[in-house]
Amino acid sequence: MTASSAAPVRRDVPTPSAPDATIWCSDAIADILRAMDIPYVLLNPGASFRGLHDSIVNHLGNEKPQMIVVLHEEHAVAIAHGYTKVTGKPLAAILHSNVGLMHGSMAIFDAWVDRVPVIVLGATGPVDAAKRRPWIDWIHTAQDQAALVRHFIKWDAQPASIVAAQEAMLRARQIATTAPQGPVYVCFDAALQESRLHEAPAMPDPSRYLAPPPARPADEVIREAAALLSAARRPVILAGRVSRDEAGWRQRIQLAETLNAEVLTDLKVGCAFPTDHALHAAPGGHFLNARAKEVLRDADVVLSLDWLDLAGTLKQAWDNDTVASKIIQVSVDHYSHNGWSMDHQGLPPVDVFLLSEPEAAVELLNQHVKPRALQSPVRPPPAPAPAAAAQEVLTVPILAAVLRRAIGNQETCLMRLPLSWSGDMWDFRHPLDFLGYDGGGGIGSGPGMAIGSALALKGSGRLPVAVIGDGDYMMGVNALWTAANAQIPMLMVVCNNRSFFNDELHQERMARQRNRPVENRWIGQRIANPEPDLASMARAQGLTAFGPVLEVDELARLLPQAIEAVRNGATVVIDAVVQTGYSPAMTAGLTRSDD
Ligand SMILES: Cc1ncc(C[n+]2csc(CCOP(=O)(O)OP(=O)(O)O)c2C)c(N)n1
Ligand SMILES: [Mg+2]
Repeated sequence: MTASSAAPVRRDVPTPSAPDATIWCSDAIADILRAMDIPYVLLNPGASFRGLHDSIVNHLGNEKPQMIVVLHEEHAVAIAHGYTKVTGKPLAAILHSNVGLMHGSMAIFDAWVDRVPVIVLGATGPVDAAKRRPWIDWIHTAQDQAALVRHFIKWDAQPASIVAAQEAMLRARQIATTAPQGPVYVCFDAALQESRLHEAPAMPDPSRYLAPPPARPADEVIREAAALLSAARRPVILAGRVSRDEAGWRQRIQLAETLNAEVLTDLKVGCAFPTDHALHAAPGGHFLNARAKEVLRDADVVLSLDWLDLAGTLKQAWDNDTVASKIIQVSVDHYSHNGWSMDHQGLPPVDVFLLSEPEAAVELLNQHVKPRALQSPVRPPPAPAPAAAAQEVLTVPILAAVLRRAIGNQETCLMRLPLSWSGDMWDFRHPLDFLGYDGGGGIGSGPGMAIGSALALKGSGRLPVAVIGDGDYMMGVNALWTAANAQIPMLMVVCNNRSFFNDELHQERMARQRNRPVENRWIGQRIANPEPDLASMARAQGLTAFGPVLEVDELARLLPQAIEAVRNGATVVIDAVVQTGYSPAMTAGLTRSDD
C-alpha cells in the first residue's frame, strides 16, 4: 500500500563500536524491538532510558529501528499515531520518565479514542532507591508511573528482568493490535536497562505472539442481519470506523449496491465509501446535516459499521423520539469501554449485534444478502447549492476549491482537515484519500499526526496534504522540525483565521443566551496583537514556507510550485489567511446541540 521502506528517512549514522563481549540488558531490549520489525522509534532523549538509547545507537547502529527525534513528547506519540492511521502497523514512542509521559499524555489519549495502536515505551527509577543519583533520579522516579495514563491505554507493565521485558514487549504489541486497538505502555527500570547480563537471553520467536486474526460474527447472526437488510424497504449503511484496506472498500461498495442502500459517512474518521457514488446520500460532517437526518429518519433498517457515536447520531435524526428503525450494529468497540472516559458515547439501541470489525462482517454479509425486492421510494434530489461566493475573498470552501484545482487528478491523501471543513468540499474515492481526525479532539495534534502520516506515505507517490487551523498549527508547530530533520515531504496549508475561532462561536452563544454584547466574542480567542508569522516559524525550522497569503489569486499561483517542491522532497507550509466563518452545516450542528 505504501512504500515507506523503499524511501527511508534521513538517518544519523553512528561510528561503529569496537567488538565487545559484554551484554547489556538494554541491548537485549533493543533486540526485541528489532525482532518485532518496528521501523522507527520516536523520542526526545532522557536519562531514564539512556541505557536503551545507547543500545539503539551503538548496539543496533540506529537502524531497524531508527530513531526519529522530536522536540516535544506529544509529537512522538502523535507521529506514531499518524503513521499507523496509514499503515495499520504500530511504531514505538519512547517517553522520558514521568515528565515525558506527562507531555505525551494528550497524544496517548488521542490514539486511545481513535482506537489506534501505539507502543509507548518509557522508563523510571532506578526502582532500587539505593542506586538512585541524588536529586534528579528521585524526582523522575514514580511508584506507579503508568497510573498517569492507565485510564486511556489498553495495558501496561513494568518488567523486572530481561525475560519479563521480552514478554512485556511481545504482549504489548499483541494487545495493542488486537481489536479494538489502542496504545499500551511498557516502563523499564533505569537500573535494569543498565545492568549486565551473564549470557544472552534466548530470543522468543515474535511471530508466535501476534494478534489473532479478526473475529468473525456467528453465522446465525450474519443470516439474521442479511435477511433484515434484504427485506428492508429503505436500508441505510452508516459507514464508520473502518480500515484503509482496498478490498474492504470494494466490499462496502458491493454491499451497498446489492442492497441499493443509501450510505452516510463521517468526517471524524477516515473515509469509508466513495463520496461521489450515487448511493452516498449526503455530504459527511462532524454532525448530521439536514439531508443526512432525513435519510436516517426514513430508514427502516440501519447497518452501523462501527459508526462513531451511533446513539448520538440516532438521537440527532430522531429528535429524541424512540428510534423506530431496526438497528444492526457491527462493532467490538465496547471491549475498550472502561467508565473513566465517556468516549464510548451514548448506549445505542441494537436489534442485531455482529461482534466483529466491519471488514469481516461486510464480507460475510455480501455472501448472504440478496438484491431487495422492495425498491426504495424515490428521494427528491437535494436542493441546489447556493451560488458560489465571489472568488476574491479567501474562505475555507474557496481554499478547498483552489487546492483541488491545483492538485488536479494527482493521487492525494488529505491527512488532516480543519473543523471548518464540510464533506461537500472534496470527494474521496480511495481509502487513503482522507484519514479522519485525531480521535480525542486534542488541539495541537495536527502537525505531529500529519508528519507521521506523511512518513508512512513517503515514496508511495500519493501527495501528502494537511489542511489545519492556525490554533492547531501554533500549538504543535515545533513538530515541524522533525519533518525537516528526517526529510519527510508534505504540504501543510494553514487555514489561518487568526483565532481559536471554534470557541468564538461558543462565546457568541453564551452572549446570546445571556443577552450580552456578541461583539465581545473575540476577546480571549484571537491570535493577534501581534499576529504570529506562521511561515517564518516553519522557515526557522528548516521548512519551505509561503505567506501570509491574503488573496485567492496568490494562493492559486503559489500552489503549483508548492506541490512541485513537495514532489522534490520538501516539507512546505502555506499560511493562508482565511476569513472567519464556518460552513453553515457546521454552525447549525453546533448551535443545535448547545442551544
Ligand atoms: C488541547 C486543547 N485545548 C483547547 C481545546 C478547545 N478548542 C477546540 S477547537 C479550538 C480552536 C482551534 O483553533 P484552530 O485550530 O485555529 O481552528 P478554528 O476553530 O479557528 O477553525 C480550541 C481552542 C481543545 N480541543 N484541545
Ligand atoms: Mg483558527
